[in-house]
Amino acid sequence: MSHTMVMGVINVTPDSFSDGGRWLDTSAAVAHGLELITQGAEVLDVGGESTRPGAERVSEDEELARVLPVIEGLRVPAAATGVGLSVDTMRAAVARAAAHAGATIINDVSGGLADKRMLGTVAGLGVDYVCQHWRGFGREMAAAAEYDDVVAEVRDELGARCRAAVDAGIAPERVIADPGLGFAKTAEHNWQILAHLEAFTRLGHRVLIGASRKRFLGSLLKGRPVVERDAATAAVSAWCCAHGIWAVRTHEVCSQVDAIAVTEHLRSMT
Ligand code: PMM
Repeated sequence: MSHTMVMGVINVTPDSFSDGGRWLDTSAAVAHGLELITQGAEVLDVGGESTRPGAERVSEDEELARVLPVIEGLRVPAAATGVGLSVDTMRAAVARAAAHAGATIINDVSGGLADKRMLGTVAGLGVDYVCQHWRGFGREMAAAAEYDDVVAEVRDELGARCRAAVDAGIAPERVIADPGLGFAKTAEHNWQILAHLEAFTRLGHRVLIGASRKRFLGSLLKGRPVVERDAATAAVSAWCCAHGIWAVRTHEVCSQVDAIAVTEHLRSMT
């Protein structure tokens, strides 16, 4: 039976919507990563550029300066505990440097569209690749949230990007598909995708879901503030577990691990 893992987020950014500014200091970010491992995270995702709607891009040098020391600091403890180490980047150069520093997964929210060198670079690195559905940078994504049938269109566009990754030389078993909740999607679009997860698991790749603390959860819960959305996120994690999702990307780990353990226990009894 499949197991759903928790990917704990470490945003080394001043402006991410949920934890911006908290882990800008390298030692604080590494300590946070170690704590997430202790709490049961089986993958860590280190990001140096906020991808929230409306966000401005950071320079490549700035992104490298933010993520590399954190990846270097987490490399040995992650390897020793069998924890995957992911870098959240849209840049091929950052992907390459991060892999050399110890990253085992490249998490590209643009699915190879932001940097045309990305797919070929990842193919040469021999690491896993998260291929996310994407329709444009932070400033453009709200205007791109137009669909007739969001599930079919996101599935088809994501499937095409996963094929492009494989065509570029990334082994199919290394490709992880992610429908990209909140990326050029309204709250209703996100709910539709979550209600039809089988459309994405049928693509034939492992599937990652990132719902953590996102605005569509706050909207359902009548404006619940960002840091009070972990119970809602845990409900999504349980749902994802019940639908064969490989991993959930979350800011808080303990309650997600618990929600998944309960779901997996019940599933083992049916
Ligand atoms: N969401 C965010 C950032 N990176 N990566 C993947 N693969 N999937 C996501 O849904 C995703 C992501 C935005 O959240 P953050 O700014 O709090 O990290």
